[in-house]
Amino acid sequence: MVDYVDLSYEPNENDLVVMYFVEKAVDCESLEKACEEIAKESSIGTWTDILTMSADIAERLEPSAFYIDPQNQIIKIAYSEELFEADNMSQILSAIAGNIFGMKVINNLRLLDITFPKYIVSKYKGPKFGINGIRKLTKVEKRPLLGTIVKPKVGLNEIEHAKVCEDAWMGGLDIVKDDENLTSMVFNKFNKRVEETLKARNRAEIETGEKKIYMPNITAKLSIMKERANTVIDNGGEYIMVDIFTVGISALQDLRDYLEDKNVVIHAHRAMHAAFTRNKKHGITMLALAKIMRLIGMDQLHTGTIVGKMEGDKHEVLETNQVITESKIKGNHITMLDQEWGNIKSTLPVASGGLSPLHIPDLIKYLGSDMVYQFGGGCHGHPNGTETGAKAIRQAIDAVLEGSSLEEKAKTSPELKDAIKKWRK
Ligand code: CAP
Ligand code: MG
Repeated sequence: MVDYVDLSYEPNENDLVVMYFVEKAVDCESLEKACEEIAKESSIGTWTDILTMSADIAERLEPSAFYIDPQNQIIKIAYSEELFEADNMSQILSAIAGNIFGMKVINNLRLLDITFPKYIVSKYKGPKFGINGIRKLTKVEKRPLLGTIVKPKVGLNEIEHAKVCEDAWMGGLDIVKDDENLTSMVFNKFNKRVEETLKARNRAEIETGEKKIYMPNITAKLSIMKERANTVIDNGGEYIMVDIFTVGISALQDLRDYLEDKNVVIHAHRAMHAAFTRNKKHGITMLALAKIMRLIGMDQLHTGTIVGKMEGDKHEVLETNQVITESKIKGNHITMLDQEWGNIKSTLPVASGGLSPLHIPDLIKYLGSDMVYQFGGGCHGHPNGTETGAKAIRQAIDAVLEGSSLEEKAKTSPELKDAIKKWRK
């Protein structure tokens, strides 16, 4: 009654299409059989035929595995949009990224990419600001936005935290963020930290004449996140940061709705992502997850550095950045599918992790300027501390944008010279 594999099927514009890497189990008779089981378990079927199935249900809802590439072990499945509650991303993932990862019929399964049909895209707000909106708010017109993360990750009290931020802003950085595991601690309470740090931010803006941004980490239960977002707004803040995978997809959707009529940029930290994105044979690509985060409406999203301390090769990072910044994607159908974004604004990619000023030439070469570059240890680890670390970062970006080498620039920039001395291998 139900044919899950139909190699003659041509997806229509209403289908949601998913591309998977599939390594079948040794005792599974064929890739086609594995493909059939994936299509079945992710939609209307189960391990055996059932008497409660009907021709009508099959006709309306059966997906079609329409592409099987044994050489690259890639399959594509087209799902009727009726299988999904369009504005419920949790349900969509429970279907196409749910039970199937655990089936014995496959050894490994990686969700490579998803093409969302127009009807589903239309149900999501997307980013409120977009790259242009962020540049307008931060008054940083062309160069990358430069930021740091307060280090140690946790441990400072509210006043010490605010001082580190003020030093970074005075040294020339645009943005300072909380680390992913700093929320409201016994030694550093969220409300007091936000109050003290935004006062420091106001002082730094007056001193430098530049717009300065603080990104407090509101990660918590949804009700608390809403309270914390209001605390940030009440203290004059314009950004919040959230650990998107530890708070969960439905909390993010609700938070984005809640912030719709508030002037707040959402910075998405992806802590925990590597538990399911890193394995090239199993899990979900950061590219697919980044698409979901753009749909839900993250304004800024960590996507990798290529050159820093975290895993993430050049090809993957560049394609991930492409799918969250461009309005129309023509995929190669090996690592990336097509995607029309309609009116969904762009998400600004963030490169962070193991970066120092010495990485800036490569960062600009590979990733360009429509980025946020963040330096944690690469700022506070400067031989003369945070403010000089921030100056070295600004000097390095100026050097690259002027077309001179870091060494050349260092001849007239002692802070950069000291950074080179410490970190040049
Ligand atoms: C960087 C960082 C970032 C990760 C994020 C950290 O600090 O604050 O959270 O790099 O990685 O805690 O490691 P450093 P990703 O600059 O001192 O390394 O963006 O890949 O998720
Ligand atoms: Mg961190």
